[in-house]
Formats: sequence, C-alpha cells, structure tokens
Amino acid sequence: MNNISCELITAYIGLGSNLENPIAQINSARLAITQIEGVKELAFSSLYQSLPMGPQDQPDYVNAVMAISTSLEPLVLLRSLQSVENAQGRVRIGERWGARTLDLDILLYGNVVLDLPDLKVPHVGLAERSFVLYPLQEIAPDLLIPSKANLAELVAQCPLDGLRRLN
Ligand code: ROI
Repeated sequence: MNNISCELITAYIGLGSNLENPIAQINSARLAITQIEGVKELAFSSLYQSLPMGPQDQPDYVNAVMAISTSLEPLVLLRSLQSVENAQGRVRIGERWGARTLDLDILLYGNVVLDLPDLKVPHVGLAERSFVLYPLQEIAPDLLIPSKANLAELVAQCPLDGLRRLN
C-alpha cells in the first residue's frame, strides 16, 4: 500500500448535450466518466429534455445528473471531465452559451465551496436551472447545498420551464 491519501468525496456532475445525437452523447459520457481512474458511479438520473437556456436558435437539450464517489482533487476531476468533453468532439469556439455536443459541469464536490478562476462549486447556475435541480432531486432528494439552501427549497422555487423526463 503506497496510496496514502484516499479520502472519498461524493460529487455531482451535470451532463448536457444538444448536438449530434444528444442521448448517445450522454450515454457515452456516462461510460467514459465511469472509466476515469478514481471515479465510481453512485447514481444516474433519468434523461430530461429541456429548452435551451441562452440563445433560443439552437436545438433542445438532453440533460442528466450523475452522482460519483471520487478520490480525485477538484481540479484533477475537472481536467478529466474536460478530456471526456474533448474526446466527444467539444469545440470551444463560437457563441457564448451556444450549442454543444457535450457539457460536463461539476455541480457539487462534497460540501466544499470553491471560487477558483477555472472552477466554482457549488456551480454558479445551479439554483436557477430546472434541468439541473430536478434530475438532482431525483437521485439525492435530501441534499443540502453548501452556501445556498436545501435542494427541496430550490426546486420549489424553480419553474419546470418546459423540462420533460424522457425515460
Ligand atoms: N440549456 C439547457 N437547457 N441545458 C443545458 O445543459 C445548457 N447548457 C448550457 C447553456 C448554453 C447555458 N444552456 C443550456 O451551457
């Protein structure tokens, strides 16, 4: 045993896609995330169809939320998720809040609050996004969100905004 630091953190990842077969994008991202060393899947929500937040001249999104147990530090986890995005054809140019093949966001990392240039947790948009809150509630109904509120309160204040469960 030479692995000294092995604290496991429960983190929540938001998955979103609105290009090139979004359902397949989400399913293959799920598989790729489970194959990251130091990551184990704990739960995966249903898939949801959602109206685009941001510019409206883009296709509807498919969204889901995944709970993982991880030994990776937050920024290492972020870089690993970015590799998955890149492997699935994500191109970081073009319009802000435009269409994308795959978006992976760290929504929560245990009870940690982080405000780094590259990573803010809890995710800044979490409280306003039905396509994050409802799937999150499905897999973690009793969740407390550090520095915000409990999830049930946030869900109660967030209209569905066209969100539809797909499966
Ligand atoms: N809108 C929806 N419905 N779902 C997303 O995952 C999503 N992701 C984004 C922006 C462009 C803000 N809009 C979205 O990054």
